Amino acid sequence: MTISLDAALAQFTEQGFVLIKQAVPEAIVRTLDGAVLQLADDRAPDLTHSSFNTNHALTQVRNAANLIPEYQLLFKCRDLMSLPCRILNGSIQVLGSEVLRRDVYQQAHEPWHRDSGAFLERPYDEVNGPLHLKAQVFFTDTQPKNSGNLVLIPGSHWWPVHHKDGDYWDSANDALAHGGVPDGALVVHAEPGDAVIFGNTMWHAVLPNLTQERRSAIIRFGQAWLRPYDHHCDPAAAAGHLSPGSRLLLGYHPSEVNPVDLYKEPTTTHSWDAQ
Ligand SMILES: O=C(O)CCC(=O)C(=O)O
Repeated sequence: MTISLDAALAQFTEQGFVLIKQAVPEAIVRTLDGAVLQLADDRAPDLTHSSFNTNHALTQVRNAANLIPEYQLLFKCRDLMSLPCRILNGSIQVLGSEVLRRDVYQQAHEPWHRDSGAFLERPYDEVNGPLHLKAQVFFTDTQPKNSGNLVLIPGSHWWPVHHKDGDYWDSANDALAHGGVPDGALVVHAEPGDAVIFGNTMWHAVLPNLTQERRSAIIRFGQAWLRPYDHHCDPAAAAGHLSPGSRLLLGYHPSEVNPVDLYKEPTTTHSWDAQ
């Protein structure tokens, strides 16, 4: 990382996001991107989970760490993992692993939204960080405008619910369809390997894509202490390619682990910070 973790944490608290340049080494981006393309060739068109956006230009693969052996390479990337780990005070688990392909599309790829619905729309907690946190890793170039760029509004993670009304978002979405963004919004111009970290109360959207297919991964993080006592499915259902560290991150803890311990200690053995 080009800035210290302390400085990145301070930026995250104030502005709600951090863009990490070259968070993932080029070789890992190439390997993972190749695996995604291969999977899409093998499995299309049933890759997008039916609960996801119905935008036909989007392929969104859910449970990607279980489906794609190369996905867990992301968990080894110190520059990617250390900031989310720090923001969540070392108590980190992976709640979701996704890969996305966003095809050329003349309309906005995603309207303005916050993640995860009304129950997670609570005042931002500076001490404990957000309840949900996302790392978006780019595999392709989004430096040109209207290349399916992620857009976000720095500082909007502090906004209370209904800070802006429906009319505001309706007109913001109308503008978005033509590449327009509200005052104060930031258009992310990412290179392959760059990552953006932001929490669930950040307002964000995705611009039209007039250039080339945009591919990326999302890791959805949560506080590790928010785990079930019991597994609702057999941990053996985890794919055989997952390392012990990846299994723990994904919540497949061994049955010998006392579930109460999951609420006390950071459950990952990693300290990305120290690597
Ligand atoms: O693909 C992106 O850049 C953002 C995706 C998004 O808006 C979401 O997952 O909530």
